[in-house]
Amino acid sequence: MPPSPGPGRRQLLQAGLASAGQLLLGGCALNDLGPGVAGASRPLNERLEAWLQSRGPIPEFRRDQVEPQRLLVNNFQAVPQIDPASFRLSVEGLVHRPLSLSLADLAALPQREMVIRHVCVEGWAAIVAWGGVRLADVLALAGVSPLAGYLAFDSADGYFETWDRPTALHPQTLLVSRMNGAPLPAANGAPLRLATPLKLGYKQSKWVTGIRLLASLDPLRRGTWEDQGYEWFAGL
Ligand SMILES: Nc1nc2c(c(=O)[nH]1)N[C@H]1C(S)=C(S)[C@@H](COP(=O)(O)O)O[C@H]1N2
Ligand SMILES: [Mo]
Repeated sequence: MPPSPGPGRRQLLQAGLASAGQLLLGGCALNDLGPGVAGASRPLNERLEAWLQSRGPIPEFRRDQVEPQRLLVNNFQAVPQIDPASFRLSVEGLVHRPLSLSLADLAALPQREMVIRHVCVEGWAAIVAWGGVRLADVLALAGVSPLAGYLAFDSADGYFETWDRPTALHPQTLLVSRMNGAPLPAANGAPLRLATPLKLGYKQSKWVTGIRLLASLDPLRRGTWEDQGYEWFAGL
């Protein structure tokens, strides 16, 4: 199935991971892939990693190109109330050192800013400047097991997402606490959300409270929208 922008992406991809691979790498034989197959994450992730490396850095925009008025708030539930003082981000699962990080712990890591286009599958897009830490830096603190091919992100509003490992480790995938030069607003995911130029908006969880490193995906629990038929990989 060829990649197509916009609403064409809202297709039911019943074969899950194999479809994600075909979508990206049309023609490659990924017959051994499937959410339930032991070790299946390895060939998928190896191919994705090579593909992401071959793309190089995703071009960014200038700060004066941000489009604050175009970023629409898209919430499936009410905005959750989160006390920044007691907030902790947990990192658990297939890691050597499970973590419980405060916002101060995250602020002590190297801070990045990137100006990218956020693309919602519902037909709007906005250039946004996101500020925060590389997800890869947080994962390095935890020490990810080589067996961890996938990540699950839990959010305070009950939203959840699962990602492939190479996208999570990409240098332009951030856990952000700032938006357009100011603290991240509550409606946009404060205190912590995902941001990446590599995936559609619905992959970019807001109000992230937990990251779990997984060996395989539960085919019935791949994400809030994915379980309704939206594409799992959702690449841009
Ligand atoms: N926790 C959570 N994260 C979420 C959502 C949500 O409803 N809950 N909506 C997603 C969708 S569909 C999009 S397009 C973006 C919207 O981000 P924004 O509200 O900051 O524009 O957040 C994504 N992350
Ligand atoms: Mo979206």
